[in-house]
Amino acid sequence: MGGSVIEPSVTPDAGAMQVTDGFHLVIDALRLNGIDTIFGLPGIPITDLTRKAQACGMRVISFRHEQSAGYAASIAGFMTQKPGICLTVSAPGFLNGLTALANATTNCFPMILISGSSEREVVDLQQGDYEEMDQLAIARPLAKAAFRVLHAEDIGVGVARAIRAAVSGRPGGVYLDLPARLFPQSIDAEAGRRSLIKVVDPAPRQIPAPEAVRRALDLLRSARKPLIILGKGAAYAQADAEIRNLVERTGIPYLPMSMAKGLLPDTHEQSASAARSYVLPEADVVMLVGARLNWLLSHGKGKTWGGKSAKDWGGQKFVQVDISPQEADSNVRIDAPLVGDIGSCVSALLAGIGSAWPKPPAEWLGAIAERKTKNVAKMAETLAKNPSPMNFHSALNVVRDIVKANPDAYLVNEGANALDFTRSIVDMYRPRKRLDVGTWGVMGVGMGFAVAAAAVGKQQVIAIEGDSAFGFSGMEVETICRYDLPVCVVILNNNGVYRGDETNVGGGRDPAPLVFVKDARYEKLMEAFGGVGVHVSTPDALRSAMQEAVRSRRPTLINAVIDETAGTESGRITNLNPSAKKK
Ligand code: ADP
Ligand code: TPW
Repeated sequence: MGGSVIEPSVTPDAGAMQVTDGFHLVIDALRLNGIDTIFGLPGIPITDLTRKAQACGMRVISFRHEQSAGYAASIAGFMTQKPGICLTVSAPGFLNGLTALANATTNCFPMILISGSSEREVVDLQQGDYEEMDQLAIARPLAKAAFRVLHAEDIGVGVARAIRAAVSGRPGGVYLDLPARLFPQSIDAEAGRRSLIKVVDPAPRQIPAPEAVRRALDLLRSARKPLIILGKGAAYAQADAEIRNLVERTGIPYLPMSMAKGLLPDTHEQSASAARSYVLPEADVVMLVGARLNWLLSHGKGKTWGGKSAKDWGGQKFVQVDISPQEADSNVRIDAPLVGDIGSCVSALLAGIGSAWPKPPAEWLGAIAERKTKNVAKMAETLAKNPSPMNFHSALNVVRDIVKANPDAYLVNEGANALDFTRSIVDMYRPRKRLDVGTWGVMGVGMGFAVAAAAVGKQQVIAIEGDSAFGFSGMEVETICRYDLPVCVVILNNNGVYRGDETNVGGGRDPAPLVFVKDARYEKLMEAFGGVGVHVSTPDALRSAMQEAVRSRRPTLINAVIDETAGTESGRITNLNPSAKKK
């Protein structure tokens, strides 16, 4: 975990014998392990921890709601391979952070939720303490690991265990419970220093077995229609050059999952994204690299994969490269599991491939190229239209150009249609730049992700938000303004969840459940805190506003009004929506 030598912080009024306390030991343990940023929200019992951390030179980013702080921490973990730290108060603050912790575990993002908690004796006897809650028990099933520290001299071990649990093997969310009484405990400063642990090799490489590598290569070699699927695990692994080599030296077409977009530029000639519905059912051998066969890949079966019914396998054979030895066979048979870290696995594959690997059959590549050309042309035609009112396509055509001109910018994305259309229209050019709703399709990550991307990634952020999606974390525009972050939020505003044209079928005065206030002026929210708010209704106006945001790097919110009849219920996953299915 890098980081220079950290002098222990001691309490300034310590007198002759230097003492330290729980507050300082937590800070020192984190700093010793190269952790320099805390995302959180202060209050009893961690208020002083935030203050002291800032005094010690850590970056403390204070949010308006713990959920956003948690999402920020988790995505910082994804971006950096260091656990992102979220700090919350007890019970309600803890619970507010818990969604993000569970989401981190689900997405394999390393984060540590550190929560203050109330007195054990009172909590365990349920005697009604201030913010009483058995937080450790509640966090445990949602976290990869959960620990509690009761004594100041154990803080070093607690933090070390939390870091190892978060980043080793399959990364995930870790809970660290720090009861109020721990913080003021003082111990001798030298003893405190000795109790801290600088974690050595927290995410050890895991070298794949040679026979597993051979098995995978044999299967790949036998393929007539091979396909590689890159998932966000591949993006996380930061083995970018090796992965590119693997794709290019084998010549195998590949599909990036949403957050793996940009691992190779989406404009790469081997990208089969524009022929997805052709390659999935047609492929005979599929190599998954850091991607699970979950719902996002239709569980590896059903019509998507050429199966006759929802439960039928398409007959593909799979290689699965993953750090988790339990992942294989979770949905369909994996013929060649390759367990190890992606860097080591891909290097081993490359060594076996050598320089004389035969390219996939020309018929396969030709058939894909043909579909791609057709679909790209069709999309270009749609994007070139300029309907009035503006719709998803004409707005995203502008976003596509702006991202192309600013390939280092982070693209945060949430919504339903706003998500699906952005993913398919906006090309990504660099790894780990696309940050989105992930495995759960969770709304509310937007502004937390944006803050973390700007603060930790130190690049321009463009957040493409459905108007409903934005509402979940909208108050964090104050945080964006307070820290003066280069974030440009674009709300694709169609007046509601999915779309805005429904009426109350019961005939009462209440609006329909999916509909919001018409013509809401979201841009004024940003203006309220000193940022730039812009209201646009044409692609040209959107383009100028985005260009100016990127040029000025000022916090900007663009309320992009689009056709309220644009979009479909649930976006592209209408098939999972019981009521829509019935219709
Ligand atoms: P996507 O949603 O993009 O398809 P998933 O989140 O489903 O991706 O899958 C990510 C997979 O990557 C997980 O199964 C996880 O175990 C794996 N993974 C994460 N980091 C690594 C790594 N460094 N090496 C190998 N596998 C990894
Ligand atoms: C935490 C359910 C999925 S998508 C969505 C909701 C509420 C919003 C869609 O409307 P939006 O986008 O953002 O305006 P668009 O482009 O289609 O108009 N609560 C949580 N997560 C999820 N996924 C939901 C609810 C949902």
